[in-house]
Amino acid sequence: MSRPVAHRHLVQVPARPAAYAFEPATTALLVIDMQRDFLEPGGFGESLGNDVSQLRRTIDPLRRVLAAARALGLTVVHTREGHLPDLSDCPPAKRQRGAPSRRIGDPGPYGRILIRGEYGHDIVDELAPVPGEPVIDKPGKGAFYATELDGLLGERSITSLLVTGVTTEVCVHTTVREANDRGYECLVLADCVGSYFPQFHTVGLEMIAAQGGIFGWVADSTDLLAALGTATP
Ligand code: TIU
Repeated sequence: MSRPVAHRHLVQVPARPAAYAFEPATTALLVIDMQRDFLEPGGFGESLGNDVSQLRRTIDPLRRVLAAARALGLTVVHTREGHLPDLSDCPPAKRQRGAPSRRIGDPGPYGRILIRGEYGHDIVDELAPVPGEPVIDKPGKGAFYATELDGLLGERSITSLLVTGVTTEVCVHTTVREANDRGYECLVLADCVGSYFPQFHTVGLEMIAAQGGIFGWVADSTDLLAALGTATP
């Protein structure tokens, strides 16, 4: 049986490995972990020895996508990686691994690193959530692990996800894999995700679209914005 209302609202985006089609009413923009601790100089990301400028290039294109999504009334969901002040939700292995100059929970220039409620744990000013936009606090890399995200999307009948945020091969990849296994169709916006390692970013995106779109689709935000420009709110 045909569904005329749904068809009228279908948006098609040129993507890899093939065009990605979605209905705005059943689609959410997911903004993953655009937090000061990952993006600002002196935060946790930099303490791991990383070059934060590799992540900061995502801010401007993401601002434009966020503005378009809000104008169209799309569901927008933000996530933040972090832990309770007593670290009871942080596996010791996660805290002790590697040799960062500062560990999760240690004091840093933006408060205790990756601890909920601290300045550094919150989202960068440029992409601050507006009232009504859910913010999911997650203890892991994946946004579905130990969070209310799946239930929240289900309540809103969301089946498609426009995925943005950091980092491409860590929290974005883990979340896309989790989402794909749960039946969500994910479009990853290549210029709105970033990695401290350019080669991981490139290969991470290739891995998503390979094998006929084994985890999802990949497109540039300019192609999404062009397609949304012709969409009916
Ligand atoms: N959000 C996210 O990707 N967390 C990380 O720890 N990423 C790294 O690349 N380290």
